[in-house]
Amino acid sequence: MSKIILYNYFRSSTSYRVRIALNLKNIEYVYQPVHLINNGGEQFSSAYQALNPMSEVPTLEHDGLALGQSVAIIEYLEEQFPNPSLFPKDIQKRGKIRQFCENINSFLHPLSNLKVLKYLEQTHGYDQKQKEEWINHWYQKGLLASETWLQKNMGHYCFGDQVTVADCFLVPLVFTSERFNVDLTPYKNILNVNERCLKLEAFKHAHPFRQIDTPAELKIT
Ligand SMILES: N[C@@H](CCC(=O)N[C@@H](CS)C(=O)NCC(=O)O)C(=O)O
Repeated sequence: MSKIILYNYFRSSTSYRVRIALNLKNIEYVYQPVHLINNGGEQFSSAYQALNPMSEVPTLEHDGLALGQSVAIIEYLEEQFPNPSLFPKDIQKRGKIRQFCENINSFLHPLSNLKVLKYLEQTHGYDQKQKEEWINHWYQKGLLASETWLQKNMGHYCFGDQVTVADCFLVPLVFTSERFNVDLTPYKNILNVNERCLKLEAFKHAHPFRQIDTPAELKIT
């Protein structure tokens, strides 16, 4: 198999999604850190922009292909390395799982993205507390929908007793919510599934605090 390189950042939730998917599929990869803060943000270097014109992580490199966007990357991995699959065979279930992931990917995540928070800070003078209020406001709406979907569909994991791509999206969402002090107490299903996922090796190894670029003061064993 040709080498797979994942350009990513320990704390990036979109990178975290892809790391989980790679681990669940037992795919070996080279971890290439891209520091989003140091040196003005390494994502803005011309070498990195040549790989990812959005100047974002993650980017996956494989067989001459450089692919950005975590959803596209995970679907690519699913098609290149179908076993074990992260998407159930049942078409309606797959539809519901994609709906679940898309709510996190296209609604929730962009509202807490670094460049959006930087804009709020630099253009509108937001301090940390105001940024957290902003995130909390929007996250409550998306989390409530996620909780409702889990109520109807969950088993041991998000959609039944098999881990699916939905779990790859949920766990990083919880990590980011906790990072920004979002109140998660109303979302018992989310918290329960998250806790169960975090017991699995694939999720443990992908955790932001266990990566090679995790700062020493945040590292966990
Ligand atoms: N939709 C993209 C979003 C990627 C993204 O926003 N990544 C963030 C980190 S989680 C980033 O690189 N931000 C850099 C910046 O805002 O300057 C994906 O799913 O891959």
